Amino acid sequence: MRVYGSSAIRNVAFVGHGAAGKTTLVDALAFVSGSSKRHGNTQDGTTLTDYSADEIERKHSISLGVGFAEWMDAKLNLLDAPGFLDFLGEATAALYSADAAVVVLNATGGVEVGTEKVWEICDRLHLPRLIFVTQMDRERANFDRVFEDVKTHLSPKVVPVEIPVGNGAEFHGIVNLLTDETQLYRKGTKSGEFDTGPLPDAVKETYQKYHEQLVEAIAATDDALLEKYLGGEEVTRGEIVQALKKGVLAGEVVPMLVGSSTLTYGTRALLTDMVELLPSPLEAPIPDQAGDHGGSPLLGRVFKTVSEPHVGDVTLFRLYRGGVKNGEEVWNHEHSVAEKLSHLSVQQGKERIEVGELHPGDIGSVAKLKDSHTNDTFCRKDHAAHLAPIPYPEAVATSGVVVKNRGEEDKLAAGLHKLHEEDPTFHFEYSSELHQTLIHGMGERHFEIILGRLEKKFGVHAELVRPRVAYRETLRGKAEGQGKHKKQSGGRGQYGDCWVRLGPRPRGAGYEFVDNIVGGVIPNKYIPAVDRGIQEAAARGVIAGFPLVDFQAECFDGSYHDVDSNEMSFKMAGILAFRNVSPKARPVLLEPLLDVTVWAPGDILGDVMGDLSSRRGQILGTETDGRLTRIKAVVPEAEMHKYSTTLHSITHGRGTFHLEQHGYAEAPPEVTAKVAAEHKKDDKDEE
Ligand SMILES: Nc1nc2c(ncn2[C@@H]2O[C@H](COP(=O)(O)OP(=O)(O)OP(=O)(O)O)[C@@H](O)[C@H]2O)c(=O)[nH]1
Ligand SMILES: [Mg+2]
Repeated sequence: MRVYGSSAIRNVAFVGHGAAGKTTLVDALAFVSGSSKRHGNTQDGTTLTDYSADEIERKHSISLGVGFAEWMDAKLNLLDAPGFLDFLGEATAALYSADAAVVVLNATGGVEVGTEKVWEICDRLHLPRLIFVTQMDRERANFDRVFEDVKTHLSPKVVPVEIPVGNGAEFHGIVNLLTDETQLYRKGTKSGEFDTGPLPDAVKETYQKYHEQLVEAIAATDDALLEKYLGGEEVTRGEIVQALKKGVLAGEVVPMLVGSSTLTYGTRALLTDMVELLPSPLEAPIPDQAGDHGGSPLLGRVFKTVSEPHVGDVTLFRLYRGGVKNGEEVWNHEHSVAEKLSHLSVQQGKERIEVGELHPGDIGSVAKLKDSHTNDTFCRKDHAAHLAPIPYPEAVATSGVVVKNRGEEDKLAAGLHKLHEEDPTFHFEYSSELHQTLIHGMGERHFEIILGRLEKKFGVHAELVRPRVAYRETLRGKAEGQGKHKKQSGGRGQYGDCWVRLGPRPRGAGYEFVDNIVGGVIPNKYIPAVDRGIQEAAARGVIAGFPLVDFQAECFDGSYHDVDSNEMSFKMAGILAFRNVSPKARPVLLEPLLDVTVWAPGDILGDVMGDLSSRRGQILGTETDGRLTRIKAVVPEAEMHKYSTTLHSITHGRGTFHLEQHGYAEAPPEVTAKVAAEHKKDDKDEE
């Protein structure tokens, strides 16, 4: 494997909506360049970057894959990101570890939710980008429509630098507007080879239109060039490319290219454009850092850890400053550990190719490190530094998880911990209130993958269950009564007696104890014990075993015994008083509510709102937000189980949502009855 200097490296993330054709494109690019021996496809599970058993089985990408293409004396590191929003964390990692992006659009679909999501991240990073319109050979492919879609919904800066000759089954050529060259493809083209020919009459009109736009866009970046051009002077291809690159780097121009990965049409031009128009690491910014005062000779960041069969943990990292040599040590700042880079490699899909060294800006992999995880910084021990972490998206879905076989609980926790280290968008916790292990992530698709990995890698057989809901209880009425604890069986007795009044307080106001004892009928020193007894009993609830909140307890009378009274007895009296009085003070069940925001296309708004209403949701309003409509609603948490799956199917993957806690509200009687009945049953089961 050849060693590439920094200026010959391009780190490019391939991002876009699910099934746009990213993996197929990356595979074709690596193959056409000669860096990969096989032209694979997703249907057979033979692509370069979808190599895991899960990906082959499901026929879509799940995790970020890395390959490379050597082209024009440069090495293109290709980061293939999954498009489904459940795996947006992987796309985020790809974009934060690249210096440029190729945004892949399906010629039959155009701009979709997934495209917009990754575009936003590109904007945030000011990432130079190209757009590649793929699947041009498919029926109903339409280049002009995709272009208009991009122009109105993604960016007005888009400029075609290529146009197709023919759409769909007729697609057989590409006109390059930079060189005016027409590439004509013969049936059976294996590796992107083409003949050049004259501009076909059929595209002359489109050519005129787009050519003008391109010239204007380039001219806007370079006055001298424009003058030269308008003056009729010869402008070389080199000059145009240079000006265009300037525009791309500044974010002023987004060149749009076209092709088909299955037919390999347009792949050579894309390879060339990536080398010529996208920045090398030397032309790209270094992420924010703390601690090194700009002086660390080595800066790298781990952007993925994955455990591979037969190899163990493989760590993928991107260098930002300084190079590394095979076998040398680097310092992991976060875990204060020296890590030896044995068998330093680059990834070509699942294959690891050992290299002698990597230059600054390159992407590499290394197996079996001691204690390095995603987002850790590699530096030198005497120049410790910390690179800003990749901001992974927030978890949007929650599920309960239980083991199928008793005794695997410990293994479950260990496995989940390991999976969290591999995937920062996945979290878990044990809720002692709910007696349940909860997992948080990006959606049910994500959870299914997690369960599969638990089984395959850790031998834990687990299943998803409805997460328990943290109900609360409160009082709506006032009542009073006595609690008396008296035991006099030989020796010293126990005696505590109190009269208590219970009543409601406003939502969120909490618990309040009022001491209204006069004349010392209960000695001062025992009153806190009454309070404690009431609190202890309230924590166990009245209706369904959930903590009673937002109420007042007033202790206004009682009696004591000189010898037999003690704290214990008054605490018992408090407990008995609560148990006696609370059922009379109209206890009610409170259920947690969520603020739900959904973004969905306007044409299916009715379905989305209908579904929210059937979940006992209250729609607060709708508003246009770009090309989507934003719906705000308040929905009981208990009804939001598996919402991501439902929304995905209602909106065909075009809807997204966000949840936030909204506090508690009184549950309707049928819910209260159901929860109370479940509680009774659980109590019986425990006996
Ligand atoms: N006809 C045709 N089909 C294509 C082309 N590119 C991709 N496909 C098909 O489109 C489907 C999706 O392709 P992928 O490459 O897996 O898409 P992706 O963008 O990587 O999908 P995710 O990673 O799951 O987001 C597969 O069935 C491919 O065979 C193309 O250029 N022409
Ligand atoms: Mg893919």
